[in-house]
Amino acid sequence: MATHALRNKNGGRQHAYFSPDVETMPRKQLQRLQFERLRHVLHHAYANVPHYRRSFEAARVTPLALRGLGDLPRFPFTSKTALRDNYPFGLFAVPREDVIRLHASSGTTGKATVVGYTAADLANWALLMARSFVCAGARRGDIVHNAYGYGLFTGGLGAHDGAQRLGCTVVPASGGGTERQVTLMADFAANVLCATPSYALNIAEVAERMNVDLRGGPLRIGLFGAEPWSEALRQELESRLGLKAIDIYGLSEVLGPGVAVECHEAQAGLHGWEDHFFFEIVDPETGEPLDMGETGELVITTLTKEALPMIRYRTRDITRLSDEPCRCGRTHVRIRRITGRSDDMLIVRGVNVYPSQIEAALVGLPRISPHYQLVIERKGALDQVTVEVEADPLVAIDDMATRRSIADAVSHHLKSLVGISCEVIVKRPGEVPRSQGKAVRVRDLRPKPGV
Ligand code: DLL
Repeated sequence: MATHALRNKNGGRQHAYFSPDVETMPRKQLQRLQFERLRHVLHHAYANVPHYRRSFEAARVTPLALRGLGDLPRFPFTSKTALRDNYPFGLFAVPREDVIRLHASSGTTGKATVVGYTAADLANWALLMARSFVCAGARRGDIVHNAYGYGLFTGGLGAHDGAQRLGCTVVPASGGGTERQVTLMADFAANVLCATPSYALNIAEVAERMNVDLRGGPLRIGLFGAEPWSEALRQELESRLGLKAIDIYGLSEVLGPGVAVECHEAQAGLHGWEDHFFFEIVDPETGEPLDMGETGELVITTLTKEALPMIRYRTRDITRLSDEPCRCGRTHVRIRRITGRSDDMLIVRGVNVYPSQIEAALVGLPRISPHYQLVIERKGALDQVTVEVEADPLVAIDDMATRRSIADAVSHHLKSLVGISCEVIVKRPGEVPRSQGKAVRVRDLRPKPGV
């Protein structure tokens, strides 16, 4: 592998990797490192977290059962319920005083899930995010416009610390106030935009309305994640913002953003940082491990987390792994684009479908803009999905015939591409709510259990 030393525009030397020795480590060596770290984290969790001691004992294993990486499936899974049951700090493996940062998810059902970080955890997180920025094509000195929400959500501060660690100039914009964001991006000449893909689309739309053309200028990279999105939306964002759109993945329970990221060279699957995480794919129904390349649920074990070690965490995210060599030279496994969460899967008249598959079919269709929402209702024993789309602002939809013809075309397209029959409603421009962060793609009007 070449050393990949590049020259940045100020003449300074800039490496294509942030941590070259680790990112291109031969697989055997990487596995040895993983084994050492895994052994340590199992001991750490077992010795310091009563929940793990109990769950290991129930599965009749101790950390000594790990003789090789292949023994990990002998250990029990951890699910989100464990975080809820041990709310707020019960899963911490270090004294509370050593936890110097907390984040939390809003918790749509029941209690929020709380996560904590020691100083070393924060340093690792910043390093992994800095590495992710470089992998995405960012470099020291770039102006990073960070539109991920700041606060309890891990997106804002996670991207912030990583960009700072790399030596970028960070604009901590957070979410909302989109017109102001567009002005700041143009005035400060942002090079990198960090946002959810749905909010990036909102930014693109507002910029066009304000007659601010962000294309062809300093803006080079979009670091988009925190929600499922499609290849079609990637193309839409790349052409409307004039940047390279890079997918970044993470979840607060195991870190926050920076667990995996696409490289700008290939943009084909996200390199999962295997020196800090161990990735498995399991059958979402049975929990049985699946082989490389098979599609199932991603399970993650943290290898270096001090405050909140996670052993075999069931992410619910559906994807597959690939160990094919990547043209960027990184040896870390690639996680394919995440289709969605197993709990977000819809069953429309017997057909399993994720909202992101519907998005892939909608974005780029003529006469509509790429904003949509899915409404789910219960009609008798069946779930019924209505797809609400929005007419392109340049298409007059005052007459019913035009609306009908657009709806028919979209419905036909969904039937042939995704295999589902559903009603389509064509709304006026601006009528589908715009995202400020993670988009609300589904309005579920089905009766709640027990109500
Ligand atoms: O969303 C962390 C993050 C922030 C990732 C910024 C990337 C960028 P949570 O709020 O805990 O953490 O939500 C995690 O979001 O289990 C996935 O279901 C989903 N998700 C995150 N990134 C992606 C992605 C952050 N690139 C949950 N593609 C995860 C698809 C994603 N889904």
